[in-house]
Parts: sequence; C-alpha cells; structure tokens
Amino acid sequence: MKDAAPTAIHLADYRPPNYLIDEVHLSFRLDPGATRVISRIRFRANPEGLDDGNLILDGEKLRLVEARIDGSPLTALDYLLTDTHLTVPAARLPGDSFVWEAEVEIAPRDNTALEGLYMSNGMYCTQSEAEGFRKITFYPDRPDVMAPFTVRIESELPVLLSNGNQTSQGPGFAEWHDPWPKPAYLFALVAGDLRPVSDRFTTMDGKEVALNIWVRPGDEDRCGYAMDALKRSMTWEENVYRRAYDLDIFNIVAVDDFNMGAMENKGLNIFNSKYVLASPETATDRDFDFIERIIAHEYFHNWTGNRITCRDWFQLCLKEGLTVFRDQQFTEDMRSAPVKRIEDVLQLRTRQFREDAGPLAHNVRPDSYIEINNFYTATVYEKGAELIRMLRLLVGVEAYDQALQLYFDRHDGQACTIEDWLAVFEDVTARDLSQFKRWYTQAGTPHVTVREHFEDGTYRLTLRQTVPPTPDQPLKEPAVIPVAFGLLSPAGIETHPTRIIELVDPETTIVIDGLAERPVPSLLRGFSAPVILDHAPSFEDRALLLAHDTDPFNRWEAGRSLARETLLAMLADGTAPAPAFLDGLARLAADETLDADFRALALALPSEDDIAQGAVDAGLVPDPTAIHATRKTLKETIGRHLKPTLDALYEAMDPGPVYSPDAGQSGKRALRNAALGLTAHLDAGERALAHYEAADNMTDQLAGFGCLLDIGDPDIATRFHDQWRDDRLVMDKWFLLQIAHAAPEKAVALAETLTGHPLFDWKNPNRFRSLVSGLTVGNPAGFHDPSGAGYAFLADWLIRLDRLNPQTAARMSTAFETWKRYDADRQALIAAELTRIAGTDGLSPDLSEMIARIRA
Ligand code: 0A1
Ligand code: ZN
Repeated sequence: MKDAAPTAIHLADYRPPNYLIDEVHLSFRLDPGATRVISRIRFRANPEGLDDGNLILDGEKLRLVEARIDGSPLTALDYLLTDTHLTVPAARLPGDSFVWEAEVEIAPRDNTALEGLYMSNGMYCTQSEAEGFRKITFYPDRPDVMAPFTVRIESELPVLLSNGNQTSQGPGFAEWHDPWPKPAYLFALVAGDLRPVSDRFTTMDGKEVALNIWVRPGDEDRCGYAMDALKRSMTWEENVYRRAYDLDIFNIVAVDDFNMGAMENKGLNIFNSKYVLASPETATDRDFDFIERIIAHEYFHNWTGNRITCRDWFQLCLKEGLTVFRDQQFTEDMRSAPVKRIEDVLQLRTRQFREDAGPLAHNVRPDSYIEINNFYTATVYEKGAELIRMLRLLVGVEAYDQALQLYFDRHDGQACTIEDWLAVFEDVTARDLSQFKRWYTQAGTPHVTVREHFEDGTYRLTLRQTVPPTPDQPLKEPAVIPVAFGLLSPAGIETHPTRIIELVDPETTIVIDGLAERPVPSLLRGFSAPVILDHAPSFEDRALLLAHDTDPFNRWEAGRSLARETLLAMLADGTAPAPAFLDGLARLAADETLDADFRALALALPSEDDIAQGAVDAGLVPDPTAIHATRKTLKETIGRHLKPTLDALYEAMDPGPVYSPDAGQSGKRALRNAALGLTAHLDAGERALAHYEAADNMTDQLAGFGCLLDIGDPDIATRFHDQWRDDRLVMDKWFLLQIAHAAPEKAVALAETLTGHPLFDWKNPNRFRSLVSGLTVGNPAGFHDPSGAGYAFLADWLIRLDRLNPQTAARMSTAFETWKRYDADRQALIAAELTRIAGTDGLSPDLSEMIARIRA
C-alpha cells in the first residue's frame, strides 16, 4: 500500500512509543544483491504509550520474507504493511511482552542513497542516523527506544565489525555484543577487506582499550595523525569532563562513499575517508586540523549523544550543539585559542548567519520538519554550540562543570530534551533560564544596536536588541545576550578590563563615571554572543582597537571591519583604500609579538560571500561580478603596498625541514602562503611556480597551485593532474580548485567540461561536492554569471543526483538560499530554476522540502 505524500512532523505531536525493547538480536547474511537480515526483538509494553497498544514498526524498501510473534508465523491478515510502516494491531498481539522475529531481504549493491546498508568499493557499511535503520529491518526507528544489541555477521569477507565488543569469531562469521542500550540510529555494521592500524589506550579507570583504524589496503600509512588525535581526545575528555571510554574496543572505519563527515556509531565510528587519511604530501594543514576536530567530535559523542541521547529529532542540538562546543574547546586547548575562536566565528557568520537571514531560517530546536536529514544544519550545530558557550559564560566555569556532571549522572542511559538540559543548569545555579530558552525556540540572528554618549567624564553605553522576523515567526521576544566588554583610553591603554553585561530587556544602558577622556569601547569581546553588532565606530577607533585591544578576537574584528568597509566604499564609488588602513595591515603583519596564524588570518580578506552579505546589510543589492573584481583589486593593492613586508615574511616564515601539522608550523606556512598569495601577480607567478615546485607538502603545493591558476598558467592543471591522478582525495582538490580559481566568465564552462572528465564519478559524494561546490561556493561570481548558466548547471545536477542520492542533492540545493539578495534579473533566473526542479517528476521528499522552503 502507498502512503500519502510526506507531511510535516511537529514537535508538539510527540508521543512516547507504545513498546520498549529489552533486547535485539540481528543476524546478517551478507550478499550484494540479496542480504538477509533476521531480527529477534523482545518487546515490552510502555506504560506511557497510547491506549491503542498497536505495534508500529518503521520499514522502507524491505522485502518481508517472514515474520513471527512468539514463534507463530504471521499471515498478511495479521498486520498492515505500507511503504513506510508495518503495524500489528493490539488485538493480534499476545500480551504486554512478546518476541518479534522477522526475516527481510535488502540489496546493498543497489543502495545509492548511502543510507541504511550499502556498498562502497566492495565493502559493506551502514549509515543509520537519522532514519536509515528502517532500511535495514522493521524496527521502531526512533531515538527514544534504546536497547542492547547482539549482532551476528555472516560473510566470507575478512573483516566483520559491529558495535560493542566482539564475542566470537570463526571462518565466515563474527558476533558482537553492545551492552549499552542505544537507539537504532547508532547501529553500525562494516564488512570488507580492510587493514587495521592499531594502538592501545588505558582509561583513567584502568580499563585497557584496543584502538583500531580500519582502511583499504595501501592506506595504512595515512592513519597516524587520526590515531594520535583519538588518543589525545580520550585523554582530554577524561581530564576536562571526567568521562572515560566504556567498551573494550574502539573502531574507526574510513569509507570513500559517505554523505557527511563522519558518524558516531557506538564503538564503531564510520568516517568519510577524507577525515581520516592524511600524509604531509597529500593533505593540507587544514585537512589535518579537520581530522583532529572530527575525530574528537565523534569520540565525544560517546557521552554526549550515545550514553545520553535525544528523545526525538527535534532535540538534535542536544547532542550536536554540545558536542561541537566540546570539540571547539578541545581544539582551543590543542592549538591557539584566539585563532580557533576567530575561525569558528568566521564559519558561523558565513554559514549560520546566512541561513538565519534567508528562507531556510529555523530554530536551533526546530518545531517541525518533513525530512530530518535537512536539519543537520549550521543552525543546529554551530549556533547550537554558541548557546552552550553563552550558558557557560553566564553561569561561570565552575557552575558549568557542576551542571555537566549532574547531566551525566542524572541522564545516563536516557533519551533527553532541551528542557532536561536546561534543568541541570537551573538546579545547579538556581537561575531561571526560561528567557534564555528563547535562543532555542526563536530563529534569526539578533541585532544589537549601540549608542554612545560621553559628557563631563560620564560615559553612557546603550545597547538595544532586536530580532528581525523569520519565516513563520513575525514577532520575537528579547533574548538573554551576554555582551563582554572593556574600555580603552584614546592612548590605547585598557582602563576597564572585560566584564559581562547581560542584556535581558529590549534596551539596556550602562553608565561609567569618572573618566578623564572619551573611552574607546571594545564590545562583544571573544564574540560573546551570536549576534550582529550594529555599531559604526570611527576609523580611528577601529585602528586603535586593531593596534591595542587586549582581546585578540576584537583586534582581528577591528581589522576585518575596516577591510569590509574599504571594500564596500571601493564598490560604491571606487574610493581607494585609505593609506592608514594599508599601513595598519602592514604593521600587524610585521608584528612579531603576534602568532603567525593570527597574522595570516588578519591578512585574509572577507570572502566574496561575506562582502555580498555586507552589501545587503548596508541596504545595497550585491553584484557578484563587481564584488569579485573589487576584491581582486584590493588584494593587488595590498600586495603592492605591503610588498617589502610580505617579501620579508615570505623569507622569514620558513617552517623548517621536517613537516609537522602542529599549530606553530602550520601558522608559519599560513602566513608565508598569505604573503605569497598577495604578491604572486607582481612577478608574473615566478615565485609561485618556484614555491609549487619546491613544495614537499600539500599545503604549499596547493598554495602555489592556487596562485598559478589565478594568474592563468596554462599548464599547471595538467601538471597537477598528472602527478596526482591516482589519488582520490587529492583529485577532489584538483576538481574544486580549478573551478574556484577560474575567471568568473569561464567557470561554468569549465565545470561543465570537467563533468565529462573520466575521473568525475558523480555518484561519489566527495567528488560531486568538489566539482559542484567549486562553482557554487568557490566561485560566486561564476555561479551568479548574469547569463544564468550557473543556475541551470546546478539545477540540472541536483535533478540528476536526486534520483540516486536525495540527501546530498538536498544539501547542495542551499546554494540557492541567498537568491533574494540579488537583482531582479538574477532572481527571475533562479526562480525559473527552482520552479523547474520543483516540477520534476518523482522528486525526493528531501529535495522537494528544501526547494519549497527556499522558494517560500
Ligand atoms: N551525527 C553525525 C553527523 C551525521 C548526520 C547524519 C548522517 O547521515 C544522515 C551522517 C552523519 C555527526 O554529528 O558527526
Ligand atoms: Zn555530531
């Protein structure tokens, strides 16, 4: 039977499940075209369930071979089967507790959506989050049903893995038992010809844990950094959160075909291979940084996500926001904290502010969804993490630690809500967090408008908060906004160190007396809240903050706002960059008291997308072509003006002969490559070519490659290709960078040509993303070409990919989310493409939900 078209699911409709599960036994007989999955599940009535007592199991794309209850076979009259559910009416159930058994057949070879059980390069693997388990067997596939799992895998493949500890193994089979009750979304299975890279870890409770990273033969020498990051994550979590690992074995598997970054399945993390495999020759410093961060993230989920999980998918931020915050803390401790904070804020502004400002804006805890996979967003993850950071700032570090220990003790083994999360903070601090909770239930980025008044030694600072309307939320209530601020004297001396003002009312005024001179405020230090500060300090004040603020974030922020303003003035009427701006930049670049990575960040210009958003904020309609040209001009002007400084930096920042991806060395490379990038055009690419040729690591090689592409070197793409054609992860970079660095008017044609390249395997999500986002993210002026060719290119590929992999198609459609920013011609062209996609027969619920929201 067919179900009706997918409808929205609402948080308000949550009902506890009718049945809970005491234990699950699964048996897999693996076969590419006909895998048999035999389940035996002991159900027990939930006293909190509905009165009807029906047993409702999710199931999609399963061929039911047979089903039994308490050993008696069911006939088709005993249950109702649709495309998505199998329901056994209460009248057909023997009582409050029974054993369900089923045998189903599935075809992993034909699973191109990469959800459920699928195949990648001859290996079997699973992706169960969010709702993939229902494509493996009939099950109450919802996170509030938690159970211990026992799994038997039968296959001739040499390595057979599942969650938990291995209990037996023999020729052609392996058995695993996971004693920790878990929801189905954390289930995983892997089978293949894999090689381990192994190590050991002793936990703070003295438990010996075997660590393995499983990779394809030949990749063993690229796992060292991931293993090191794993051990550092385990130690850090013990030291900072006092939580230890809880199984005898921790497995990580690298797979080439994966829709997301990685997945925290209990005891068996599955990773997109790009976030595990790295060698200096093939991975950039940034890749190493990501590997460290994602290894930590997935490991930290063991406590925040697995031991304590989410009651329903509306609570996704409960595990994701908290785990992102914890991985940010980890990186801050491993590397430079200010640099990490700046990078995180850059990401937040680029991805989350953009989401919050457009048609896809949603609460950190959404109220409804059609396809939950569409809500693994920057808002849930990154804004979710900002909310935890604010809570910690508001209650203080000690209370935060106590609240977390209470959370772990109180909720271990449970499926929880945001209310449970906030309650531990309320219980520890006796503070009422009902107003703070609005951060979870209101979408949109708050604006904080600043007014200053100084008279007779008295300084008045008035801060006013507003949240612009977002889809379905016209009116907003004031939130609790912690604003960290300090004051500097006009000579650049800090007279008032950081304190926190809590904005709870629409408007708050702070009065500071006894000042000899008008102070220069440093507001929102460390980016203490995810808001837009509407404040236009004078050029001189910002230059002063850039030179003297004690808060590194605000130092960087002052420079960034000067750069943004310079660009906007150049765009508006061709105003040349102020010499004071260029001199300030030169001083900062040469300031040896500052870390190299910080200086590299200060030299980086706002991205074209940031400038477009800046134009919108200034009430203008952004022109991507003009933005591209202006940014290029400013880059060249900086290069010319700062040439002596940049040349000196290029020479001085030699990181030394033995490559290490640590913060110290990678900072030097970043600064050296920034100097190269700003000056490469001045010698027609001579230094860039020498840099490229001398490079013994991918960071430097790619820096040279990018410069040479910008300059239009006719051979460099072929040279790079011929060197790396057999390396899939490096070739992803080749596809992406060529398109990102193409002249805008040539970018779409190049993207089109590259889709015909023999190595363009569009069914591999990494390859597809590299090529398509090379255009949509990497080359905004090319994507927004006035002809509309970029829009048609994206629409064609989304329609094509949707038939195979709806999840990735839906994610890539966000390239259209900013369409209302642009001029009427571009809007009309995009609207036509959105209409064409929406009108395509057989569109997935994933992509149709996204297109409908973007069009709204
Ligand atoms: N929970 C993972 C991310 C993830 C989400 C969904 C997936 O498939 C639909 C896969 C992975 C994390 O936060 O790392
Ligand atoms: Zn996560």
